[in-house]
Amino acid sequence: MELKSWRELLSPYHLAVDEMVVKFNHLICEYLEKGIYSPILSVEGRVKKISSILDKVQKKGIDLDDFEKAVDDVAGVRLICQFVEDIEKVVQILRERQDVVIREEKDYISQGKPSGYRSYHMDTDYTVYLSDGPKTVKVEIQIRTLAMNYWGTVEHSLQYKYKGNMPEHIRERLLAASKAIGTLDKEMSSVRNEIMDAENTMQVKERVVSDILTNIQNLFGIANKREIVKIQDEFLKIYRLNELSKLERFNRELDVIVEGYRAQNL
Ligand code: 0O2
Repeated sequence: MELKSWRELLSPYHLAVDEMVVKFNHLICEYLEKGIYSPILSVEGRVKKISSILDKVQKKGIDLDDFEKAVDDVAGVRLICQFVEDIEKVVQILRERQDVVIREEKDYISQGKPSGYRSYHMDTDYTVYLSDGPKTVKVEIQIRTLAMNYWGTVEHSLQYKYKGNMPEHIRERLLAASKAIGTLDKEMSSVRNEIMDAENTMQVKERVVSDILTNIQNLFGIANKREIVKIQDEFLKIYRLNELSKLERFNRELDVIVEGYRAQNL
């Protein structure tokens, strides 16, 4: 394979990763806007480095020209969740999508790898549209909790450092850390409802405050200055009370005031 063709070869993988990252980030935003808890906390994507592709091809003992057939994770997308329970939800979301065709699922959550690695993998096919037509590429989607991701990232760096010869005592510590992370995820799950409630309240509050500020902004130009100052002072007074229901009521009243001024100015 000529080295100069790498950029061209990897271009559809870059597009696939970019598109998927946009789509999943958009999903997160939609949840936030609707005030619904998002099972996806964040999205990461990467295209495998050429040196890593060469390493994998060598490890698998295949011809470099066959890398697209043999390497499943040239394009990789990682979906990070807050809780283990969210992983199943994300898997369901992916199963229902038509733009992502699942070839294989690997559940390293219920049964972690001997190293201690835990994650849910979906080997998928994804079609991108290029100047010379559509191309279907493989994308590996990894779904895991924040804690699992922390462990995986650290262990990956150590694997790289020791090049497959990790000292036994480090291997043991990592296994112990993986068990601790399993316990941490379980503990966090036991307060999941509390955390979800708190986060939802925060999101709703942010939305209401943003609506109020937009309403006040809209009053400029249609209401008199003294009235706007009065409304602003009232808002700050209610904001300091830190009671969502009062903020929501104030926002509803403000909607009516703005509508009234608009009608007057027609
Ligand atoms: P990198 O550098 O992250 O790209 P295969 O993909 O066929 O070689 P396998 O085991 O069939 O191997 O696929 P699997 O299990 O889906 O693993 C693919 C990717 O998962 C790996 O890609 C890693 O990113 C991650 N992974 C799997 N096992 C471990 C593990 O024990 N520790 C860590 N930290 N990550 C793991 P690469 O190409 O190996 O690595």
